[in-house]
Amino acid sequence: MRQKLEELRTNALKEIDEVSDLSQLEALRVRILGRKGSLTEILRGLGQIPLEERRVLGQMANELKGVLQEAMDSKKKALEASGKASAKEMALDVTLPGRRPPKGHPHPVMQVAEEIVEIFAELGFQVASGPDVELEYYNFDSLNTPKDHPARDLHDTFFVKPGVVLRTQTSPVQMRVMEKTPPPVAIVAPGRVYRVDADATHSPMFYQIEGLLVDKGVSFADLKGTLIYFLRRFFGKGTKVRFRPHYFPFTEPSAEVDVLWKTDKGEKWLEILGCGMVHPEVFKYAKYDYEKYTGYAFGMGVDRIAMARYSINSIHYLYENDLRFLEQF
Ligand code: 2U9
Repeated sequence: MRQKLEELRTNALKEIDEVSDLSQLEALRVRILGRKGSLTEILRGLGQIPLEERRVLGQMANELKGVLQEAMDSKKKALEASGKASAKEMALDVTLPGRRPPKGHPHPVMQVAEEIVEIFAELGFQVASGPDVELEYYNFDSLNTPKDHPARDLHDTFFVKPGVVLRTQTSPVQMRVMEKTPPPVAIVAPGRVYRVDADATHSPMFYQIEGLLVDKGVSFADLKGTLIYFLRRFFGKGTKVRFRPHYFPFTEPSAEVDVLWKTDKGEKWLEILGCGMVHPEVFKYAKYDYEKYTGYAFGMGVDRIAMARYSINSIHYLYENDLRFLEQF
């Protein structure tokens, strides 16, 4: 009898320890402490035993009952705390309202890019794209950018290997389109570009949209008219626009374009884009007849435009992916 009690103690404690949910624990309790349980049977059998021994064994059995009861109680608490409720408790309540997943939206830079592309698409421009990892030939040589141009320096351009760069502008897209398509062409090329540059207004990766239109008789007046139309569509009807002469290797003449920007501190001219008439040398690379055709090109940093529109003072907010920032758009 004594041995039986010892065995029961060892086995029961082990089983209590191994139980993994509340229903198993209840089944175990019934099997040991229930009306027909193994310990109950032992207690009942005590009646057959001589009085001397009965007292000692009875005490042992009762003590064991207490120990097991306590072990089961604390196991029950632990299971309830760890959330391993019985199958019944875990059952799906189909009457509860569903959990609504948080709704995302396009990134502010993408929202602005889509808006810009949409305006040019309405004017008849096609959307073109190309690789981010680009041949130096398409990024620089074919765009009339000489070998000793500062942009080709290691400090300005990410070189992947000799002759291969991360594109510093989306212009190679237009060059590749011209190679494959005879004029007329009218395309916009949105996409990521890369430069070795990082401060409040520069990020090593940013987002550009460039445009190119080539046809017979295209003039600087067409360029001005198109860009002023675009800027007033984007920034509002009365927006004041100014063109300043500039230099780019791939366009001649070239200009930078500013809009008069109103802030709570007053007005200031904000540089928004660059543009010009496609350089005849660039047409030569594309095998376009520069006696017959002329064209204009323009380029803008979408990040900078988004920053102006939403009064964001550091470009890095746009690329840190902090939801507290992004959820405002
Ligand atoms: C071809 C021919 C000409 C693309 C052009 C600009 C002017 C320009 C900058 C604006 C701000 C880049 O993001 S930025 O730093 N771009 O000012 N880009 S004209 O000219 C081309 C492109 C392709 C075949």
